[in-house]
Amino acid sequence: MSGMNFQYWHPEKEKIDRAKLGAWQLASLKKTLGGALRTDFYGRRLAEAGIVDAEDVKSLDDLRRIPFTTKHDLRAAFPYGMLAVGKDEVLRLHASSGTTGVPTTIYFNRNDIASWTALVARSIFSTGCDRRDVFQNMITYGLFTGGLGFHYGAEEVGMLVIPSGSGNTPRQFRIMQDYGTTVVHATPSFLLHVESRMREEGVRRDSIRLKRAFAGAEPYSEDTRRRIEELLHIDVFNSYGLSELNGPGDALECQCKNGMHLWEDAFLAEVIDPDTLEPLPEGETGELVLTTLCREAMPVLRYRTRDITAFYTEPCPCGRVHRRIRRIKGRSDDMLIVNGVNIFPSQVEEVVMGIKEAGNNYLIVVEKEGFMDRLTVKTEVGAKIFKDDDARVLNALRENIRRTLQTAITVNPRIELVESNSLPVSEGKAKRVLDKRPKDV
Ligand code: DLL
Repeated sequence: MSGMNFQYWHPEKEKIDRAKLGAWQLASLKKTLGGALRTDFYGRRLAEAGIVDAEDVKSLDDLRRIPFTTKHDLRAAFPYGMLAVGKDEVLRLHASSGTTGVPTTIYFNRNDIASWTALVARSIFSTGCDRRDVFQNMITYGLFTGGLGFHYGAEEVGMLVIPSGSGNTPRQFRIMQDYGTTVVHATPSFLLHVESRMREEGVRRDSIRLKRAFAGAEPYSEDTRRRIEELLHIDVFNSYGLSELNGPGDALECQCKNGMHLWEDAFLAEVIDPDTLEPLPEGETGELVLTTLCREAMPVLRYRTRDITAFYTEPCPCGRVHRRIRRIKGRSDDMLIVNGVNIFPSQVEEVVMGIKEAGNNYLIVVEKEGFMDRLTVKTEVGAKIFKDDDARVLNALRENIRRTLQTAITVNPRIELVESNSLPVSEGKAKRVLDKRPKDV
């Protein structure tokens, strides 16, 4: 068949009969439990729930007997408490961005890398890309999963991969022009930024061959998608994932661009009410909970993603049977995502409170500057420092807070020192975050 060579298509998995998928999920869940039971963390946690053998779970409904896992659990088990295989079998680790002290670390053995790669490749192909594409991966490499995750997946599809990484905008469009890039991967804010720089520098649209972009790692709205598509004359596909569950390739939109297929042969998905923790009926909006079905080095059971979404109830016209999730509406915790980097307000608090000249009150302000996010921390300082009116002392303090905070959260913040008692004091629960970014999701 012509065109066959260009395909990365596994209908036996992507169009699998739902009954067969259920049987596969149950068998895989048992295998996953077997692995989990070998870890220090789950060995204990599952025993408390009366599960001491994989066969204690008899049907997919029994999933509800398994306790949830949280980010806190992952940190508490740091570094190796969740490892289900010998360390000599582990090939790679990734760690979540912007965490103080204990990072959330994920380990992969050879099979895990292969299955993750296959999921990303499957996702990429479902958007209409194939091996004839030239792919520029404009996202952070390193401990962040976005870089290597997409890199391996795109190679698996057979695309020509340019590991450009993020940043250095003028160089990005030079690369696009030089190599004829047809697909890029970036955060939506970086895509907007690249586009505005291209206009500023007079780069002509017909000097680049871009057709598609994968955009994710941070929330954005349908309007933002449309805007990028119109400005750059490309198709933008929403891409969702979290490092605890591999990273990118958990769910991605297909050519229909109407919801992200969540690969159910790799993850068992539930949507729960974040308050009652009870599973919600199909199609209702709640928190996504995921269980890995084919991860060996580090199985994760009923992970509370904190991401708010819902399943589409109708099948996708593309024919893939894996259910689609809606654009992420928000989170059920206070995590902020600033230019793709995850930050908890508690991390900022830890740093500010650790600096003795800093006062008791602070305010985190997030806003848009151009198309990128800008993080400012307003910090109260003792009246004495202000009274001394010594610019050098204030500058040194500002720089100290900035540097310490940047080390902790990996984002470069702007620090504004303000006088004691000048920030709003709320009665009851303190409001530490002022997120001024437009919310039009
Ligand atoms: O952001 C993995 C990733 C890389 C996804 C590249 C897509 C592309 P983390 O740093 O662990 O992993 O952050 C995960 O980011 O729980 C969501 O809150 C948010 N997030 C990721 N993708 C989207 C998206 C990567 N498309 C956290 N829409 C998740 C909204 C997203 N939020």
